[in-house]
Amino acid sequence: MANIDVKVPDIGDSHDVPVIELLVKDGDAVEKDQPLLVLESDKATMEVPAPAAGIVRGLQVKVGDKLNTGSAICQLEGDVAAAAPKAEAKPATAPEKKVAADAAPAKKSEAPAAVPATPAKGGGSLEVRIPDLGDSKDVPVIELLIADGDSVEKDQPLLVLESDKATMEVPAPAAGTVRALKVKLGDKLSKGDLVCTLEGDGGAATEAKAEAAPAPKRTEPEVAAESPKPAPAPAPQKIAAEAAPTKTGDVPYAGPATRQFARKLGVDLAQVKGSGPRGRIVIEDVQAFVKARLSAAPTAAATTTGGAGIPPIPAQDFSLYGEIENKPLARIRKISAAHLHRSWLNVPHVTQNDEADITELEAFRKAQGEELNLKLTLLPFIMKAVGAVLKQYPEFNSSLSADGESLVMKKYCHIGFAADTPNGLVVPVVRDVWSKGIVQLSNECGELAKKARDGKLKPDEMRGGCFSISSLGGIGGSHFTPIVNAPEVAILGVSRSQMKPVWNGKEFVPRLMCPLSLSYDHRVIDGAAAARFVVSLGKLMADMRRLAL
Ligand code: CAO
Repeated sequence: MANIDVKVPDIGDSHDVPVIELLVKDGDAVEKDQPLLVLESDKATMEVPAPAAGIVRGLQVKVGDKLNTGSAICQLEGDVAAAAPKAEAKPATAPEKKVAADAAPAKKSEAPAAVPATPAKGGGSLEVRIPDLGDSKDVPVIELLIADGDSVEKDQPLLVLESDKATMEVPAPAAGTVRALKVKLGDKLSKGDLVCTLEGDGGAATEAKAEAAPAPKRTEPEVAAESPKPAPAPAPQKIAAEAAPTKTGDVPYAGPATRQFARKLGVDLAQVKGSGPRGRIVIEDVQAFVKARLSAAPTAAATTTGGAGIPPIPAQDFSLYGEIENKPLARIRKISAAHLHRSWLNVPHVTQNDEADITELEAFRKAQGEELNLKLTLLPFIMKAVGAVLKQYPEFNSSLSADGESLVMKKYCHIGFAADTPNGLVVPVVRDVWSKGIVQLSNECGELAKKARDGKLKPDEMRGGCFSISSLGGIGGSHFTPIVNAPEVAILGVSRSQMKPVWNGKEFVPRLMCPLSLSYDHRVIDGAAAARFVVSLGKLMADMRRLAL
């Protein structure tokens, strides 16, 4: 057993480069080439990989330390024979013979003229090619940031390449319009491969030629790629093009280890807020993001875009079109938005419309209200009638079991009603509708509605509903499509009653007609059953004496 001293390899002309991520701790077992830490200068971000497999001992650096070529990092304890070839025992400059040998012919075969962007024959346009990637070849495109016809600024990232060890943005060598894009996501590219043509005014393109010509400056020593003799290795891996050391455009600013970690978990780095220097996303940010997503109830934001594999609605800058103000959503609205969206996506909805003749019911309601000196609205009458019809058609008083294999039939009848409050929609639930009279239902609806408006409903008062009623009758409108309040299987929408001419077989007579809209879960309820439900409800509302039968 022997130890290898791990030192910072040649980092070119960079000095006092801060450690922005430390990826190991004492005692960690690392693989050869596993990143140990990330250095970041003004111009570039570099990972320092382990020169061999081993156990990290005597770690001498911490985040924030400023390192130079040759600065000691740690020792690697391991089986030297397996962990490091003899020559590699020489710290930081340990020769990576294989790499060097591989790199050399690659270098030779590369025609230098192919690397730079070269003006196209027509002038005014510029071929953009992959710059020198050192010893990396066939590096996959992991992000394509442009499409044909896009206008790009000079230095705007065009695509991101990522090898096992490094991630690199390829920036636009000049401003222009992207034409003849030759690459797609997943393509494996090497130095000199054509990316696209940039069409601009002749001046800009020609001017760009000089700047585009050299490959982005690499912090690893060029000798590593050029010389067949043992070269300093492992070279630090440049993971952000010099032109774009910070997050540019829409490209998440993160190192390869973080990107790889995010990809494993399926995390879109564009959604992760970086806590590192200059907003760099570190592994802990990805972990925190996943944790927050797992523990949070689905938010309105999470469900307004991209839910259930639906392509997200692209974000827009509305201020481009006029003055705007950002108003945070109330908590209730966020919760109900998520719930409604969930129900809408999960339940195959159908809405059955009908009208109930409530001429007599209205006369009775008004008379009783006056007689009892009570504010009796239509809602408790409808609730009582719905309760009776639920008894008649028990599948409307059910829920699908979690495995979708059976129906949970409820032997109780709790009915919720949608209440409009200043902070959004809530659905308080009236318990045991079967056992209560209309006056009691009216009192309870009134109390619950007041609590809802005052924001004083307890969670328990909004749970356990079997069916919901959404009454917009006090406001107006004809029919609408209420969203089933899942896991309930149906909801009744009630709109504003209107006096209408109704044919009674002999003549048109004025009748007060109340629009009913029954939305139901078509997995549980057939259209015929829904029609029967609404017809029965209409008959009951037309003559509440039937309740006594
Ligand atoms: N046709 C005609 N008039 C009706 C009616 C109907 N279908 N429904 C209610 N009205 C009348 C009431 O009788 C009352 O009139 P009077 O004062 O003359 O008696 C008036 O409209 C106001 O009633 P109300 O709305 O205060 O009382 P309610 O019991 O009918 O409703 C509640 C209570 C809480 C359901 C209601 O206030 C509410 O919030 N409705 C909105 C529900 C909602 O937002 N649904 C949408 C959910 S999906 O987005």
